[in-house]
Amino acid sequence: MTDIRTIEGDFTSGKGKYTLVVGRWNSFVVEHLLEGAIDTLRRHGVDQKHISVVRAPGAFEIPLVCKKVAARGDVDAIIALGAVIRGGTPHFEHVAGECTKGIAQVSMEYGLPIAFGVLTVDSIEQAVERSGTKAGNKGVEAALSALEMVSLLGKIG
Ligand code: INI
Repeated sequence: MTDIRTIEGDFTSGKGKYTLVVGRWNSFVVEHLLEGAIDTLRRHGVDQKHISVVRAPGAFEIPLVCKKVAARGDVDAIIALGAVIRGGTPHFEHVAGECTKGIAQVSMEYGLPIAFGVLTVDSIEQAVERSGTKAGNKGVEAALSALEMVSLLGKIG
């Protein structure tokens, strides 16, 4: 194994410009994802002048906002944050599906890492658990993924 050339990202450079695209719905949860993501970027050496936040109305709008941000061509990664909680609307599945699919499409279209930090959960309790309590913080996970992808893509060239 040790002789096999392996390319992988790391978390040490602090390089890159990051935009967080954040849905306003369920802000009592999403603000904790945002705090966790920014804290993670900062603790991995990203200067705050290289971090920006763009607010979208809800998860459904996140892909289009990501597309507009990607089209500017001035960031190395986007971190999409939001929370879709079942019961909020009969359109729950639609909102969650369009958000997931749209983010993946934009990422592929622009060759740009978009970390997926949109919670899709059955209850407010689950959302709270995944936004900084007993089941971790999806914003932190998404920021780590963005950092790793920026590093990895930089090495692949
Ligand atoms: N948007 C969310 O981000 N989370 C939700 O839980 C949610 N629910 O449940 O309705 C939600 N709906 C709004 C949607 O994202 C759009 O903003 C809205 O449909 C207007 O286009």
